[in-house]
Parts: sequence; structure tokens; C-alpha cells
Amino acid sequence: MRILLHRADGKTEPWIKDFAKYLPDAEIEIWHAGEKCQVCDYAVVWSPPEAMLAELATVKAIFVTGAGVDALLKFGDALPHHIPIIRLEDAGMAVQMAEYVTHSVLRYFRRFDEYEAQARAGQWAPLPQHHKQDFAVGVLGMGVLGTRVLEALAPFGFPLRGWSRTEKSMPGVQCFHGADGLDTFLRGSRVLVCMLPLTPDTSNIMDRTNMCKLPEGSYIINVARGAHIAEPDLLTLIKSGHIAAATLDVFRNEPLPAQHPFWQEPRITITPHISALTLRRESVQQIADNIRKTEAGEQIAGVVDRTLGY
Ligand code: NDP
Ligand code: OXD
Repeated sequence: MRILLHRADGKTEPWIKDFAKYLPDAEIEIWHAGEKCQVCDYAVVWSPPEAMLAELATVKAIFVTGAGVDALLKFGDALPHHIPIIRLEDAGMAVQMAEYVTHSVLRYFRRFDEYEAQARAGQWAPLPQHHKQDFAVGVLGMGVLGTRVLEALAPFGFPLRGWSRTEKSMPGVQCFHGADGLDTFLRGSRVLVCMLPLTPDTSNIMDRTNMCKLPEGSYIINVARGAHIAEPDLLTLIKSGHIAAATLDVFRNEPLPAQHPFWQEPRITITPHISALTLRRESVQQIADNIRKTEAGEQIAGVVDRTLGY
């Protein structure tokens, strides 16, 4: 069996070693622009260049080394619909998301962001505590990662809310779904955490209208995709105080350009798309398992629904 691998960073050796360990029968072919490559059975990619589409169109399945598949689905019909796309499910990312989001929620709840600013200014000034009952955390997206984040937050006693496309129930979480449930979900969420896939339905979901539905003095944590937020609207609402602060891991343009106004806004905390990193060994293990199951004609998890876009 032959696997076509593309790594934008060019660091293919460790991946080849891990595939040799977890799928010893596989031969790994590295994709290079402008070079002819052998016909492969499977492809393993994250955000492939357009020039790779011809090769992707000939494989039996495409495995994505991430949870989100927007960087692949953006090619639309140029990517034949009969080729299954399989994303990573958890593969070590869920616990990282739980750490990142829990840290951010606690930082705002305990006002550590404000104490950090005070300390830099040499100020000793205890602030009034927030109350948990006024600090409901609402998670947009109750999938593999969103659910893990809600589980991680549960022991702290925040009122928890979740929003998904289809109806859900989760102990200790007030669940909302669909376009009809969004308004009520937003109006009661003091901290809004975005853990949605980027699809035509979720693009720009945190625009001015929706962010204005959040209670005054709300917080935003975006660990999904930059295009979920209308960036100028967020800046306006932070400046007006309607949004107290935001922690953003993802942006419309990455790396975030040096001249972007977010860098100058102290109430925005920026991280460089690291909330949940792809762990190579766990990813290769999951992909290898799925390839073995596919070869054996068994069902696998993580198959993307092209119509839904995730
Ligand atoms: P899942 O597919 O497991 O979960 C997606 C969730 O979003 C589901 O609950 C789904 O609802 C919900 N959803 C999708 N569309 C809509 C909609 N139109 N309205 C309401 N709810 C919707 O994905 P994961 O949890 O594995 O990953 C989520 C996203 O996290 C990824 O797509 C990616 O964008 C982002 N990510 C970011 C990383 C980073 O480092 N910043 C790392 C990894 C992931 P339902 O359950 O009803 O289908
Ligand atoms: C992912 C990501 O979707 O890293 O996995 O953003």
C-alpha cells in the first residue's frame, strides 16, 4: 500500500518513522510541487496546496491531520465527492482544549487578566469577586472537543450551556440546538467559547448582532476558526465594554499580521493557533488504525459529511 504525504513544514521524516512503526506495510510517498508522483492508495494532508488536487483525486481516501477540514473542503467540487475524507477525532487534542479553555475561563472568573495589568502598573488593589451564578459558560459546538471542554469545566460549578446543530443532552449542561435555540443560548452565556467547525452555516456566527445578544461584560474564547468572528465587530464591542475581553487562538489571516489592531488591544489575549496541537504519534496511530479497518471493509469514525461540511 502506498500513502501520499504532504507536510507544509517539510518535516516529513518523523511522520515516515511513525508510519513505519504503526503501518509497516505502507510505503510513504512525499508530495513535492512540480514532481510526478506514483499513484497512491491514501493521502495524508492538513492544508494541501491546490496543485495537489490532481493526486488527491486518485486516492481511495484522504486522511486529514486535524479535527477541522475547512482547509480541504474549500476546494469544493474540485475534490471528487466519492472520495471519503476522514478527520482526526480527539487524538490527544481534547485534553489540550480542556486545559486551554479551563485556564481562560478561570483567568477571567478570578480576574487574573486584570490583576496582571495591575501588577504591571505596580497597583495593589483587590477587586470584587465575580459570582458563579452570573458566569455561565456557553460552548458553541458539542462535538468531540466541545464535550470534553464541558466535562472539564463541570467540577468548578459554573452554570454550563451547550449549543449544537442536532438536539443533545448532557448531565449538568443546559443544551440548545439549531438556529431557534441560538438566541436564548447567547442571552444567557457570560463566557462564549467557540468550538464549531467552519462551515457556510457557522461562518461569521460571532458577528455584531450575535455578540450584542451576550450579557453586558461578556467574555469570548475562540479556539475554532478565525472566520467564526467578525473581527472589526469584536474590536468595536470590546472598546464599548459590551465584551469585557477575548482570548483568541485563531484568526482570519494566520499568522496574525503585524499591523492587525488586535495586537494593540490589551483586552485581547492572542495565542498562535496552539490551543490543541496535532500530536504526531497519536495521529499516525489513529490514521493507521483507520486504514487497516478500511482495508478490512470495516466502518471507521471521523468520516466527514461533505454536505454538512464537517
Ligand atoms: P465535531 O465535528 O466533533 O463537533 C462539531 C460540533 O459543532 C457538533 O456538536 C455539531 O453539532 C456542531 N455544529 C456544527 N455545525 C453546526 C451548526 N450549523 N449549528 C450548530 N452546531 C453546529 O468537531 P470537533 O469537536 O472535533 O472540532 C471542532 C472544531 O474545533 C474543528 O472543526 C476545528 O475548527 C476546531 N479545532 C481547532 C483547533 C485549534 O488548535 N485551534 C484544534 C482542533 C480543532 P452536532 O453534534 O449536532 O453535529
Ligand atoms: C485542527 C486544528 O482543526 O489544528 O485540528 O486547527
